Amino acid sequence: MMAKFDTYFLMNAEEAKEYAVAKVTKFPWDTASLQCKEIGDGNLNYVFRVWDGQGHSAIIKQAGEALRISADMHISTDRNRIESEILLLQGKLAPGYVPEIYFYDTVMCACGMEDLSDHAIMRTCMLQHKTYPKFADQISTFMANTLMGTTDVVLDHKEKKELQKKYINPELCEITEDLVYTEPYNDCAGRNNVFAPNAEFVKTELYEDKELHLEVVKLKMDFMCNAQSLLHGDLHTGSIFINEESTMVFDPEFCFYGPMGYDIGNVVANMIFAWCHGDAESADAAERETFCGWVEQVIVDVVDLTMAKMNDYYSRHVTDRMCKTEGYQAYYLSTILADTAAVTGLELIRRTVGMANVKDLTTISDSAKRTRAERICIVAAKRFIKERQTLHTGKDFLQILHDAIAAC
Ligand code: SR1
Ligand code: MG
Repeated sequence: MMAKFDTYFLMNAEEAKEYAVAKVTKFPWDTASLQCKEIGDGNLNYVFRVWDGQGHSAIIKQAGEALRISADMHISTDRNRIESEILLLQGKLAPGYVPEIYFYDTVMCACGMEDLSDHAIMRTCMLQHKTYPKFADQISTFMANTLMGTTDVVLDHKEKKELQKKYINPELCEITEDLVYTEPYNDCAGRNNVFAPNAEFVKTELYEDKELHLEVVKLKMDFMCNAQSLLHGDLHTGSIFINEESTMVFDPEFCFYGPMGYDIGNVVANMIFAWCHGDAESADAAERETFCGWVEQVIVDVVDLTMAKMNDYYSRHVTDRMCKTEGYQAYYLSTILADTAAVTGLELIRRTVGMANVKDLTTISDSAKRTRAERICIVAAKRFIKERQTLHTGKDFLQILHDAIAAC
């Protein structure tokens, strides 16, 4: 049976079953009752849930040569190895915040991991307007530990450079350089998805704003050159499993050494998308108030708690002699906060008008409400980018959202 998996091919559900039995050896699988379903809903990979009648289950994730979002796009299937290795590392830095990896296989470009069926994908939960009181505390711990824990401030510099080398990820970074830092401002590849009623608004506010372009290129070069920390690289609500008690981060295939505000800003922006959906699609005023009110508090807390925990991590773990110089820690954290604000804006824009959109906006059924929601995102985003140096607290982030709501 193993011979079948000696050469790469894209598995179907039947083959994934066999594969799980062959590779996930920690369970005494009951092969007679084995079942499998492909459950992937991301843009890139295939995800199979395999389970038997005895309570054993696992997730098999396989990288295809062509991306799910577009058959024309091909990126290295080695991304599955990168993802598996970083999940193992993040599991050490932030125990209990990532799924356990059972194995990874560089032939089939697949890995097996813990089945988190007692959790749900956070974006789906946001579309249902569910609230999670522990989320801000949990995601801020994950980010503080994984981000600060991989910096030059903390790590031996040669060890850090080894990690940087291991997680160099040019093809996935190129996707981000194009889809986040280039195309939303010019549609140069002709693949932006612009909601028709906002076409003129997007042209004026994004394609023709030269001052904005200058700020974005500064941020793009920083994304490419500032090897600050080992990022998740795609930390939106589709990369998070959640339930009332627990937050688990997965899908770090875009990981690389970059500016850590990239991860934090992604979380904040995706909470703003959740707010927009709650605002437009809540069944009644009470649902809207509960959900949007919770989201607003999450925005404030994610910013404030992450900064506080990173400050604390820095104080407790700093090893670099010069990083102990008075004033540097506060300076360092202020740059992270500015990057967080900027990336909040970049993610808001690219998911609104770029190639890869979010359901939080695209499923707003009323055209006028969707038009307004997208404008709120764009208006807020431009201020997050242009005024990134002036924000100091989570409340400052929320104020920008409130101002955009009032203006649109
Ligand atoms: C071509 S891949 C499009 C997007 O999906 C991933 O989740 C990343 O966010 C990427 O930008
Ligand atoms: Mg993904």
